[in-house]
Amino acid sequence: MTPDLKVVIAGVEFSNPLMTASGCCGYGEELSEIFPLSKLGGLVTKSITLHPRLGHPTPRTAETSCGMLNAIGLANVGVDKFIAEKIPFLARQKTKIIVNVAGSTIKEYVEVCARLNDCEPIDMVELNISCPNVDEGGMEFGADPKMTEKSIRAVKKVFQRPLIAKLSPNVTSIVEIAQAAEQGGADVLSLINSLVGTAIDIDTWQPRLTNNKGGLTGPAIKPIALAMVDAVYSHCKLPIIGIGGIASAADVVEFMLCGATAVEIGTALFIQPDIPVKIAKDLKTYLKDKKLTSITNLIGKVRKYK
Ligand code: RRO
Repeated sequence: MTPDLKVVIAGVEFSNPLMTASGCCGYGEELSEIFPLSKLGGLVTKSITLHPRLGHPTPRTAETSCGMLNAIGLANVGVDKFIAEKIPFLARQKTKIIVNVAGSTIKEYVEVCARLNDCEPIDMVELNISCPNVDEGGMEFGADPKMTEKSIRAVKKVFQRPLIAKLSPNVTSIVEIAQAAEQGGADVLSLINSLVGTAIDIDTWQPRLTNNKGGLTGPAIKPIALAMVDAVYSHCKLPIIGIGGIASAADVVEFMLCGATAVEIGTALFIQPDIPVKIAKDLKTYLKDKKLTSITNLIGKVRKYK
């Protein structure tokens, strides 16, 4: 029998637990030329804000020895253009559509989400309260439990489908923020966003990003993300989407054993854009070898030492 990769999150059924991470495939158009997006459980868009943003000047990405730094600065087309020009394409894709939303104020988050509520093809919103690369909002919200709760509660009033809170690792206690998000009415948690980092050019003595610092992603952050998923799973009831350096079926299994119901694949897409297709195939082989009929049998099943 072929093992079942299906997972259900907040009442929404995903054909497999693999999604793209926000910012790593724009609005999906280019990725759809590489493989049918129906192979994904879900597609998460680049963050959308109320007004269009150009983001930071280049260079705004830099490679490091085991990861990538970015300071894109929330470049996006803005909610009106997103609805007019990107939603028609996304509506045709046979995968779940999750729109990542960012803002500088609670009012902005609410305005964007109220407009997205009227867009039927959108299955969920992922609230980005964890962007490390903007001066206002973003991480400022996600580092403060009260602001986290307040922003989620406000958005829940205008967005009627499931709401994911995307959490920052750049905090003293991610568990405290996760519990605040739960208290505010979040339906799902996704973690982690990137870790603040930098790199310096030793010839020019300048930072390798015009923003001077950025967010670190990729294999370097996987162990940190796993420990955070494990901690949040132990202290919150909400379903978790794991993010951080996922590049293989083994990585997905680790995240699910630590409590994730699904995962988002980010930096690995830049190296091999069709990696989700390979990971789905390898997951089936793994489950077959382990004589498991459903991938949900893995969730939270890590066998910890006493
Ligand atoms: O656009 C960015 O610079 C960015 C965002 Br919004 C985010 O949430 N995480 C990240 O690493 N970069």
